[in-house]
Amino acid sequence: MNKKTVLSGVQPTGDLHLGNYLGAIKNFAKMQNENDCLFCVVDLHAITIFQDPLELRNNTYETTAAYLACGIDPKKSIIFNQSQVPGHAELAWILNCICRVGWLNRMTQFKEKSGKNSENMSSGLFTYPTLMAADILLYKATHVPVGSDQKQHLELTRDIAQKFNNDYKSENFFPLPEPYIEKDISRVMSLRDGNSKMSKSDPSDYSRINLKDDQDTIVKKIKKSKTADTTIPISDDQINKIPEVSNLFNIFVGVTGLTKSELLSKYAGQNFSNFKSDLSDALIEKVCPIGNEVTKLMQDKKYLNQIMYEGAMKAREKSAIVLKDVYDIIGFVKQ
Ligand code: AQP
Repeated sequence: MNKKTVLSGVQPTGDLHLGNYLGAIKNFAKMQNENDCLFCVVDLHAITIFQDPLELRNNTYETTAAYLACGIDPKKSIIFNQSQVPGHAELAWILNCICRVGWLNRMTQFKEKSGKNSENMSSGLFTYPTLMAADILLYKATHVPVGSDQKQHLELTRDIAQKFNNDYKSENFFPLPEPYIEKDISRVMSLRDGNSKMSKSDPSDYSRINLKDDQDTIVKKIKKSKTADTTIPISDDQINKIPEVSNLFNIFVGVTGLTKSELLSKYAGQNFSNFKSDLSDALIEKVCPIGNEVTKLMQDKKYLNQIMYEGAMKAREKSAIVLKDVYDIIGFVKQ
């Protein structure tokens, strides 16, 4: 049976949160048993917005530690740091020459992140999606587990791969990668505003559950999370009408594996206090062991360095093969 090649990445730009976990990292560990998996800490992406160097380094270690704490096994998956594998930047340049400006102009994430200030943003932020395409195509990855916010970038990756294959008459050279997006929990929303994505950059810490939050903090954040003036709705349709409530239900499903109808049969018509208290317990059970493990692993930088080094060596080896073929196809002179 042909194994799939899976690749995904997380930016080392701050404390990882429940959205990163449910939308992406939780699936990484699930996929590693049956597929060839590569998971990278995408520091080249991180610097598209200025990062304090000390924080960037610390966040890179922390993200690596979070991968391990979430069950990614370095014996089964390749865990590495993007900047330690030069092929990412090299292929990104080539793909910049394939990707059309009009395609990049349609990317909603750039518009969201730049707002009215796009002229002042780094050109790296604008071409971020071609670097992401390079991350994926450098290993000819076929499946990419991501949150739904990355779906458009995945579609662009497919367009770039297709255009490369067509332009250079290299049919099927790059596979067209598929996103792997979990239904219901592909977009975890802010605890304060059910219409905004839970994100590291939200100024309010109460908008998110961080993987490093302790029990008391989780209880406080869930208690304060926005719901509705009414009691808990009695049907799926009613839940979906209130984004904040729908979000809490999705989170509950994501951390427990219970279905929405199981939750409804337990809580429908009640006030929110039992629901919130049980949700906090479920979150504490899931999140706190991860946070504790991250803290423990952060005491052992030698081990984290070793994981990153070994992963980078393996990723370099794999990527060199694809990059060599790309150079050949393009017509670069061989040494
Ligand atoms: N709220 C979310 N729900 C579901 N999935 C999410 N992801 C991020 N937020 C959510 C997924 O997590 C993976 C890694 O994301 P990232 O850290 O590389 O970048 P991001 O999407 O920019 O994360 P943030 O927290 O939103 O960062 P800021 O605030 O800096 O923009 C990706 O697969 C992403 O889909």
